[in-house]
Amino acid sequence: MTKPPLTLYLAAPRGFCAGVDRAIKIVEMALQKWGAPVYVRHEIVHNKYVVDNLRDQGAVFVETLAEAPDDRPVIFSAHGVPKSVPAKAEAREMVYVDATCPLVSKVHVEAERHHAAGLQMIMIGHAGHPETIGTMGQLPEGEVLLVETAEDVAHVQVRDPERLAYVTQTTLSIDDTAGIVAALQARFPAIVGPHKEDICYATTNRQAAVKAIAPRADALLVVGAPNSSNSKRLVEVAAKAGCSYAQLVQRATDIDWRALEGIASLGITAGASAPEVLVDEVIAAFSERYDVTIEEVETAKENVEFKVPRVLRQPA
Ligand code: 0CH
Ligand code: SF4
Repeated sequence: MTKPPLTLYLAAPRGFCAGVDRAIKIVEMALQKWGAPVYVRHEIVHNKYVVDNLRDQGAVFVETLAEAPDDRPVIFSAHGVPKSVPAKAEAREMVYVDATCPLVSKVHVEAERHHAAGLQMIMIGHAGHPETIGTMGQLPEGEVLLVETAEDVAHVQVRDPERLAYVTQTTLSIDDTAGIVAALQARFPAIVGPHKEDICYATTNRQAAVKAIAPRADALLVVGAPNSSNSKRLVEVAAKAGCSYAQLVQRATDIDWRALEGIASLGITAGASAPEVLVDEVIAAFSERYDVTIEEVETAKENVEFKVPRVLRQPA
């Protein structure tokens, strides 16, 4: 039986960013240096395949520091942690390595700097997300106000509208965030902030690549986890860019073949925490059913790399 033709538009850049790459390396190097078990507070990045793989190598994933023993090294995830977490690790004299992405740490420093200058902080982010918890947790409880939507801006109660600053989560939708920043600036003209927002280069580039392929694809799949903020944003960006079927898949077994019946073109991308091997798996699944032509659509080149912390570059 002849297979129907299918054009696959592969977004580039896609998948691992420099912060994810560094965070995974930190766990692997910690296992090499100290042996198993090494504890990791929260999923190092939001991807089950990555987490399972590291667990097989001897990493133990816990949600709170209290679950880790005093005498084993602990690593903090790429999303960042409130100040209280390293403080508790120090109080317990634990060995810890912070795998917070340097671009998240930069936002932490911004928040602290504005607070030290006497400005009240507003964070644009998603409630309950570990990065939001970590960034808000750089300042004392109640010092950072959270806004999730442009509608929230109308209701936020500030101390002094003349003395305000904002920061954002790094993995938000560029377009939605622009709307929230505009609402903040309209209500509080004196508000201080970053040049645009704190959305990182990887989030920006992955959303731009999706915008380039979504309008020409009958459907688009984002390889990524349901708890991955940046991956979920890629699905929304695809839908907003005019793709009538945009779906998150963790791996090939998640593909809803019935929903894809009759398509002639498909866009594929991957969130910043999704390994390329899962993209390959998805492509292979399509190649079994279709006569596939792959077209990579590259909208940016990336050459960002972050060093691992010095403690891991030194021998045990
Ligand atoms: O997109 P989120 O923040 O949910 O996290 P992820 O999927 O683990 O991707 C890595 C980003 C980490 C912090 O920016
Ligand atoms: Fe860092 Fe951006 Fe990757 Fe988050 S998505 S880990 S901020 S590079």
